[in-house]
Amino acid sequence: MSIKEAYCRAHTNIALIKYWGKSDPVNIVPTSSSLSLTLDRFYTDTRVSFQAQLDQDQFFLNGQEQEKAERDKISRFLDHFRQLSGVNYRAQVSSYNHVPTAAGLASSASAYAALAGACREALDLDLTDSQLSRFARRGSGSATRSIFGGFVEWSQGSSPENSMAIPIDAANWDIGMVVIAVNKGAKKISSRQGMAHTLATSPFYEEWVKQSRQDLDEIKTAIAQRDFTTVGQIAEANAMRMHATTLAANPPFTYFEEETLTAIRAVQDLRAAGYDVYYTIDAGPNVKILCPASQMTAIEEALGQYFASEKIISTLPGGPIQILSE
Ligand code: 2P0
Repeated sequence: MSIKEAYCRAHTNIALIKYWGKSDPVNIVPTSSSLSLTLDRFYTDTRVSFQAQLDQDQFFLNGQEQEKAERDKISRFLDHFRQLSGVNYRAQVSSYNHVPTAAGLASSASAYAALAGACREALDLDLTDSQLSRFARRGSGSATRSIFGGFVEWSQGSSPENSMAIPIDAANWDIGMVVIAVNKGAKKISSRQGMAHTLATSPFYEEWVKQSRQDLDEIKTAIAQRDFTTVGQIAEANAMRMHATTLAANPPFTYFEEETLTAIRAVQDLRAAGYDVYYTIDAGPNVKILCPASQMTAIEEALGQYFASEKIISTLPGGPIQILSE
């Protein structure tokens, strides 16, 4: 057969224990393990088609053909699958990101997880989901976790071969996330640059790694016990410790903007008013609030005192990668 194709969906994820630095930047092996929640509302649909007659890879994003730099990144990613399968055809890749424009969330996690899932299906590769997550990792670290739904640990491993995602059982738990989209513009310092600069120059970095290991152990216990308050407290503290490393970098920097602080204050106010809300913040100004799903509507309403309603987007936990028919 001269065409091998497949269509796959993957959801984004938000880390509660952050990935912030690489011990092996070439193979994307992290300095510590991380843990995330996959989200239902934000996802990428990707079709890949390996074709004998193509003489180079092609990459379309939201219907637009992408420039050479983007195409080259995709080609290097596809090479891992070509090598494993022995299929040397070039491919056409077409991706659509389904992230509300106001959300301002990065999509590399869902993008590389969807492409990895499509490649496994198209090339008929015999890989478990955890094994597949090692390939997703080569595109972007956070994509490792987007292979699975719900709570997911990315176990750092000791080498590129065993750095992979593991699902964490937390079925039937009343959990949701409310995103406050402070700013949807592109950030000035990418996560990749930010984490490398922090690792190289921040005197807090080593402490961050040490503390993060403890946070991971504790949050896993709290998840197993369905102890929402402890999960929220650990996630909030872990995010702030990550951001503290950037303030101590040389030169220092921060992803926070004025409205990030307003959102933090809003969460603190809501908590004082009795809501079960805890925030986390990634390499950007937006604030994500972990809360019981049953309180999401009331929380959205209460946040209306601080932010315009189009900046507030709620979501339930999302599922694993899924093969789409059409
Ligand atoms: C995370 N972030 O755990 C952390 C928290 C941002 C802050 O994973 O260089 O885009 O492609 O592996 O995956 C964003 O980093 O970085 C990220 P690369 P990626 O979600």
